[in-house]
Amino acid sequence: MTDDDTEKKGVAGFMARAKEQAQTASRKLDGSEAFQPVEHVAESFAANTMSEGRLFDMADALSVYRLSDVDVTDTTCGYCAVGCRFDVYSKDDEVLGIRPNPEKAPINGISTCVKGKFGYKYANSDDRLTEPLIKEDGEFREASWDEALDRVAEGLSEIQDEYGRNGVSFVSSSKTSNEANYLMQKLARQVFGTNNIDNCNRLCHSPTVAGLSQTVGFGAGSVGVEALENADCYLITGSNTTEAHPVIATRIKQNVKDGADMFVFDPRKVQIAQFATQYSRVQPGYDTVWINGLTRHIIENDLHDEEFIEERTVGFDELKEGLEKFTPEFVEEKTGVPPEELERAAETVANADSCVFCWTLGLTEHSHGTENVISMANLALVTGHVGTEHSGLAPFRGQNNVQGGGGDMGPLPGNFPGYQKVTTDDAREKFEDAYGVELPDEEGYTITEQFLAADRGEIRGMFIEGENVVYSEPNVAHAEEIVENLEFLAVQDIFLTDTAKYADVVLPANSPFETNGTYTSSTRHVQLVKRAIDPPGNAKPDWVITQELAERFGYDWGFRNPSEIMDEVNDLTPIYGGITHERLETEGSIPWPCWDEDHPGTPYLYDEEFNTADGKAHMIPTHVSGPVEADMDDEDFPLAMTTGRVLYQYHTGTMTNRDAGIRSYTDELFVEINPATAEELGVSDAQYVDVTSRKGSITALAQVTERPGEGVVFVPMHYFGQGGAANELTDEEHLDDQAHVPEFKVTDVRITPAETKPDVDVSERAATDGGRTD
Ligand SMILES: Nc1nc2c(c(=O)[nH]1)N[C@H]1C(S)=C(S)[C@@H](COP(=O)(O)OP(=O)(O)OC[C@H]3O[C@@H](n4cnc5c(=O)[nH]c(N)nc54)[C@H](O)[C@@H]3O)O[C@H]1N2
Ligand SMILES: Nc1nc2c(c(=O)[nH]1)N[C@H]1C(S)=C(S)[C@@H](COP(=O)(O)OP(=O)(O)OC[C@H]3O[C@@H](n4cnc5c(=O)[nH]c(N)nc54)[C@H](O)[C@@H]3O)O[C@H]1N2
Ligand code: SF4
Ligand SMILES: [Mo]
Repeated sequence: MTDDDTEKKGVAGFMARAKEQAQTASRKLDGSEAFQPVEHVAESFAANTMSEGRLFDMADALSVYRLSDVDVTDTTCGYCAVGCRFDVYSKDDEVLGIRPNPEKAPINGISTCVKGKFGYKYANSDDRLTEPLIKEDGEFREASWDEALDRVAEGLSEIQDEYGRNGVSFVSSSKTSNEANYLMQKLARQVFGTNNIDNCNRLCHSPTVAGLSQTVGFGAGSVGVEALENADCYLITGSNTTEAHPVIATRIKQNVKDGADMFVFDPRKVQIAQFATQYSRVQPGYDTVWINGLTRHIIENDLHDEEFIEERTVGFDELKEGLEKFTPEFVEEKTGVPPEELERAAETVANADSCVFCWTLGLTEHSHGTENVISMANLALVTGHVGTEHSGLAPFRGQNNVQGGGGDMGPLPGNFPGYQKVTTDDAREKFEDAYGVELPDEEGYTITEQFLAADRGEIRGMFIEGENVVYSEPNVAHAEEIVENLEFLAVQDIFLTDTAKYADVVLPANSPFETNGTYTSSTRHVQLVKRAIDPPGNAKPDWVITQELAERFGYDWGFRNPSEIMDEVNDLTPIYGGITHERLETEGSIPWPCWDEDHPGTPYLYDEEFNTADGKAHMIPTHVSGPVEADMDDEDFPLAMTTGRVLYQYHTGTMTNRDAGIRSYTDELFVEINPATAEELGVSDAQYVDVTSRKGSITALAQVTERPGEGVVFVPMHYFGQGGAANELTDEEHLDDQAHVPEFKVTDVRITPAETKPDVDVSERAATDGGRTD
């Protein structure tokens, strides 16, 4: 029997069991609830991921419909950047169910996670925006598209007339397609003449883009799923992989079970750490120290790849010199990682046949996030584990389309599409020729800077697409005040979010289930997104709204569909040169760079050359960096708070909170506290506590757990309304000096028993810990 057969047998077995349970349950109900019991059955044994066998047979669930009445559309998931594809079963405007179709799912095969598989109810929520809204005397009223778009055009033009072209700014959305993002940057640049455009990538992996651009060239991961499934070794840090990238985690865990090594460095013993060859607890905010310590150990013990360093890199001597102070003793003092753990990780990583270096926000969301990423690139380069199919750099990206829409398409203050710089004459001339206007040659403001500029009165009008800034920005009380004080705000979303409530005009967009286009995954795979259901009311695709707004200013772009927009992207963006919708329909997915129609795409980068002027990778020494706040040594705020995600929730909850099933797992803000710390504080499990920082105070349910170390607490970023939001505590001032990401991952706090209890309905609560089972 081949491996393949064994796998099929396992999967088939699992499917049979799932099907059996689903059938038993589905017989109890009929009509529109046909899926309900199936979901609950599946969910009850789903634990953390919906992997392999967690399929149920769609045919059973659909038995109440005539199959000819049901549409099946292959599309790409609208939650995270793993890039899972699946079939959507739908009827008219309703999503009936999701089923992975391995033939059309190169990244996930037959796996999805709980959000992808069950988190679709938001699309059919009664709360969806269906008509444009205009605010009059403080109240919204419905308006026609013409009136609403005229009002947006007028609002933004008046501000430009008075304050100049940089008096307005744009926030584009990584939730929307490549085509929609391409048009948003075109709108900002061609129509409004400003580079004040950015997106949530700023709050996320902007240090990854900045760090990798300087060291290896492309601001993206170098390897694909092949590596994630087959590497001999993984070094994972700052990534809660099982909760934030569940399908990738399943692949890695399987390979580790089959014998691969995995080293996890994280301040919290997150679930992936339980599978690790070695888990090292690190003090948050000191990642340059232990990473440089590893690199130093490797060089000191002659474990580095001399041939690779000689042939393919520059800067080794400077790096080596800069590493001197990162002795094992120093690493232990600053980060808590003992010398023997450092040694074991260094030796295994260096000696492995192949290794993938994986990271996420634990590395990036710091006032020195870019230095962290550069340190990681240096480490990988010293071991020579970059540029092969199974070895390389793997930042797991965030939003469904943050790689493509948030980066490749250029809705960034310094970049045209394809990372061509607005400050480079050649690039600017190319876009000036294409757009027929003179374009600004100075970089615009990043998101966080846009807010600070608005606070100073420099920016007076904003257009925010698909971003719920009043919860996702740092120090939200301040962000909210800024948004409220703008002279003009337009918001384009699928819900009337708390950000949209401050808008003068709200534009209703189509959800990922209602639009056509492409998303680009974390592994650089460009994949099709297809309309599976009719949109509610008069909601329109994001790209159509942008095109109609440009028309108000006399720009007739004339795109009839997203495929035509992609043709223009092909012409202007070399890395997307040959990626057309036609090819994607037949080939499934194409990883960029894909230079022309005959190019097959690039599953892994840097096979022969790095994407730098000299073709070499550049090692750059980094320094001892610590979090700004923790270095203040303030007795009033003795604990380090870190913020992040849980499996069942998505960011500000606009999508996941529409689902009672998902909500029942995570209806309330909680704070993880180590038992020793809890004892010191006199706090017990399930007690309400106040968490207070220099910026604000929130009330959360204490969850006493060994997951964080002593003195470190974790608060999920997802907002639950009652006790407050994590971002009432974070600060917007200490930004990474290169990428301008805020320090979301370390905030000084104190914890005290709560003075008052938040008003929470706990009747439906299934768990307070995000539904984890570890
Ligand atoms: N369920 C779910 N999945 C998601 C999302 C979601 O909202 N919900 N969002 C998506 C998006 S946009 C993104 S960007 C990704 C984010 O994916 P992750 O970055 O994996 O998510 P976070 O929860 O922010 O986890 C950060 C990890 O960093 C660790 N950490 C904290 N401080 C430090 C530190 O100083 N150093 C180190 N080395 N580690 C630290 C935390 O303990 C945690 O394990 O997830 C994506 N997937
Ligand atoms: N404390 C703390 N704060 C953080 C983080 C953290 O780790 N800690 N992480 C940061 C990171 S990595 C990120 S990515 C941000 C996320 O921050 P946001 O991007 O603000 O969070 P979302 O809730 O995903 O908001 C997306 C919005 O897009 C809307 N939307 C969904 N689909 C579509 C569509 O197709 N079209 C349109 N027009 N709108 C759509 C949704 O309704 C929602 O309002 O948060 C950041 N903030
Ligand atoms: S892992 Fe990400 S892309 Fe895959 S189903 Fe889950 S949310 Fe969607
Ligand atoms: Mo993100």
